[in-house]
Amino acid sequence: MKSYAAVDLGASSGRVMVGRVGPDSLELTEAHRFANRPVRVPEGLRWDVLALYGGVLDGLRAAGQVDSVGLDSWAVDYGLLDADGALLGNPVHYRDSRTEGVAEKVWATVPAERLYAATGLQYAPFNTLYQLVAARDSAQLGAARRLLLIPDLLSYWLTGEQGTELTNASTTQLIDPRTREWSYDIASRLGIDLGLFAPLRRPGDPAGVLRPEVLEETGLRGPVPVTAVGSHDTASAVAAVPADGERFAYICTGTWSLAGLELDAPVLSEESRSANFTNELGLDGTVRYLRNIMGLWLLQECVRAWGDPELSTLLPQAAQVPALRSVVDAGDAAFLAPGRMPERIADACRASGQPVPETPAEITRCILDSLALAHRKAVEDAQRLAGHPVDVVHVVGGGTRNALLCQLTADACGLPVVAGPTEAAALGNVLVQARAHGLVGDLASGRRLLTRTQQLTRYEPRGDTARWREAQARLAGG
Ligand code: ADP
Ligand code: LRH
Repeated sequence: MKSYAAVDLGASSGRVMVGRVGPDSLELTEAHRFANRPVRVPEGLRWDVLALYGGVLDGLRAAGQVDSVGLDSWAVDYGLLDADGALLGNPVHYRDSRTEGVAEKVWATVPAERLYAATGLQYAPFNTLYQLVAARDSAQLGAARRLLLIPDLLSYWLTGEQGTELTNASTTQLIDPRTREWSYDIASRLGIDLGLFAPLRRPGDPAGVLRPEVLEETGLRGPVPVTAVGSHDTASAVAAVPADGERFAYICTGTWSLAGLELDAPVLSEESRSANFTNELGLDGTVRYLRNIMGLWLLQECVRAWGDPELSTLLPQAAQVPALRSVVDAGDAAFLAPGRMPERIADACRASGQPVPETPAEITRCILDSLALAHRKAVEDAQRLAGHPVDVVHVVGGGTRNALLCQLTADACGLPVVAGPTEAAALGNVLVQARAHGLVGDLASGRRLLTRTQQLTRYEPRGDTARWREAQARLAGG
């Protein structure tokens, strides 16, 4: 039996989980969970990265003695270090407005079609590439000698060693998904210095050992190795989708919904680009072919505006509201920024001539119907664009705790949904560590282990999909 600490930082909370892995067992427990609260300062929206690091140290202390540590977090964001290796300012939040209007400038130098063909990444204003172009003339970037993506930054603080983990690097839009190496051509055309990045490392690679000061602070006995995992949380979550074979779609539901397929090669067609599908890199040469959907962020922001009512009260009320009265486009980047979410959702319904949801229950229902509809569209589009049919949809992440969302997703997709595990990213993180230490085999055998050991719930599709088709047409204006 071995124990692995999985540090998993989501946009809404961070957690340190402990995975105990035996030849035919995997048990996950939560050592520590802490809020991830972005902070608005005069310059814009920032991550409180020192608080997050403090949460990681608290978590490692609570975890107790482990055989290795792995870190994953949300994608695209980074910290800059100066020539002494010190952090230059708080990392900018991907929802910050600094990237507004930047894409158009980038496309004037490298057309969007060319960018997609070279990097396979969907357009999102926050891709690291656009963030770096937005920061081009800033004093901070001028003084920077190193750029570390968030999990790599925390790993550096834990170990003193620097690297750039590949799955997360693939979200920068500076990686070629065919060669799985840096795209020097794109970077040089946009004046981005790839020398800022530390050398690439891959899931399973050793990433140093905890520094003596970290051992002292956490009470752990050294040496404790840190192992590179799929450090993009979505890479780790997809590694923990308990699928059998290849004919499955997945939806990672949390702050975002990430809906798509696991493929063995990227899809770089023009049709795929205009449908805004991304090709991120996964474990063992796989590609995560998916679309970003605004996800439970829409609900998180409404709940915040309503003064934090309990979901256990709100969701049963939403279940009583008639289905599909009004839907919004849950893929619309207009919902990216924080603030005034109930009003923005009501405005979108009004603008498309639908009944305007008013009460928290009605707005919640509108959000869940809209998410299920966006899930349906992504699963349908992905199958068509990749020529890869599926029989089942796996839902993982925090949204698996929302039975209404899971059932609506099954109804909308017209396919069975298998929901679970909830802490998929942490489990994928643990599996990669266990594998690096010789305890688990390939991706498929890790998935079989999860199927045998984790709690999963199956939702069968109800009714026909005609009402969902009608709602989709309503959104498309048809
Ligand atoms: P992230 O990793 O992006 O921070 P999570 O995977 O932790 O997100 O999922 C967070 C979401 O899970 C919340 O926004 C909430 O909608 C949902 N969730 C969490 N707990 C519950 C619950 N008890 N019932 C229903 N939904 C829940
Ligand atoms: C989910 C996630 C997603 C990215 C977004 C920035 O946590 O990593 O895959 O697109 O954050």
